[in-house]
Amino acid sequence: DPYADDPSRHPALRINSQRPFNAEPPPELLTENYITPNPIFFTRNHLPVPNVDPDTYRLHIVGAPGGQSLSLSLDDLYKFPKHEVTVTLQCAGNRRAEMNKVKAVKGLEWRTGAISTARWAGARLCDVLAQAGHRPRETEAHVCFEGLDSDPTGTAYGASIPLARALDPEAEVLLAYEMNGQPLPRDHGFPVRVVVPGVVGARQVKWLGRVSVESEESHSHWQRRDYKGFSPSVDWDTVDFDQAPAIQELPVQSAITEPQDGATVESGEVTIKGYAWSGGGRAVIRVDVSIDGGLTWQEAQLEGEEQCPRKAWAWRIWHLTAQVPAEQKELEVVCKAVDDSYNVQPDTVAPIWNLRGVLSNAWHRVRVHVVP
Ligand code: MTE
Ligand code: MO
Repeated sequence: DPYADDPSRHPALRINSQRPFNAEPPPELLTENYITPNPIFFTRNHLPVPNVDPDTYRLHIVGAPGGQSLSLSLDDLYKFPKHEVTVTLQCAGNRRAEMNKVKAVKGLEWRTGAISTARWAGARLCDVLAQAGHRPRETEAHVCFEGLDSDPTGTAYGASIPLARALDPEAEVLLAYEMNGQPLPRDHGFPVRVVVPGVVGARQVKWLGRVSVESEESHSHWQRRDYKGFSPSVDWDTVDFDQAPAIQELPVQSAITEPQDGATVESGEVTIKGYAWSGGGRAVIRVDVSIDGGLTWQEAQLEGEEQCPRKAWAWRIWHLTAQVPAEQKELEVVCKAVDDSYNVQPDTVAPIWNLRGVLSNAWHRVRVHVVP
């Protein structure tokens, strides 16, 4: 059993798949803290968790022509300036379960918890690439990452991001060795993972083994044959993965974490809570909440500090206390966020349905019963 050596996990996690291990925190825990505690940070593994010996670990950086290839130990990596940044990671499949209700999709049934936030620390990828002789290029180029996890044929998890993002110090791409002040937990990539602020989880390669700069995107299955969006009209007979770009930055997203769907609340006042985030460093500027299915709206209060313009890498937790009319027996609570490019979420799922169930960011709706 290749999974026999997987680490133990927190019992509060809601498991979507045991082997490979995929799990999300329940909604009430997800937004309890702005920073997600490591043990309940959502976990998305495609393969068994490798058991990497930190003493013999080497990160291979393929050098530029005329540059120098590097084989970095952990101590070598610690010598680069240590950079810290708070980043929200979201899987492209977050909220897939809602898309699956419209029409069956292929993929794990994530609810609203395939998203979490941590304070990451490590070396900036731009500093490491510079040491290997990499400079901005006129022609298209990509930084390819390979994990130390592999399938039975020996194929490793892999992904890539554009070189321009990797070399931009303002993009704050990290080779992270710390998560919330601790060494990375095994499930989250010990000893080193990539953190790409504002970008889909799939590019943030864990158990990082190799970094190279190529003229093409990674040839990995997960770069070329997965994690792409399509029209609702495309099915498994007609899909052409070469026709769609790989997902990088994600669209604006929000969800309600309290109350939960099917819950019972008392009439009078109801407190509604949730999260909101947008990709590409776009800040969430507003969250609108409705308790009547979208007929009328109120603005939620955003918690936490505002972030740097164009570098809003982390989510906002939000809340709203609303008056529940006495005669009301049921509420349909809805939320939708707006980012600083005035991007909004679509109101329903059907028009954004796609066969892989990715990019599921319609208005989030929960129904609750009211008791007097
Ligand atoms: N890196 C490796 N090596 N193997 C993987 O299976 N999964 C990716 C990414 N990096 C994955 C990986 C996906 S799809 C996501 S959403 C994030 O890791 C999840 O990171 P987390 O498990 O730390 O939340
Ligand atoms: Mo993912």
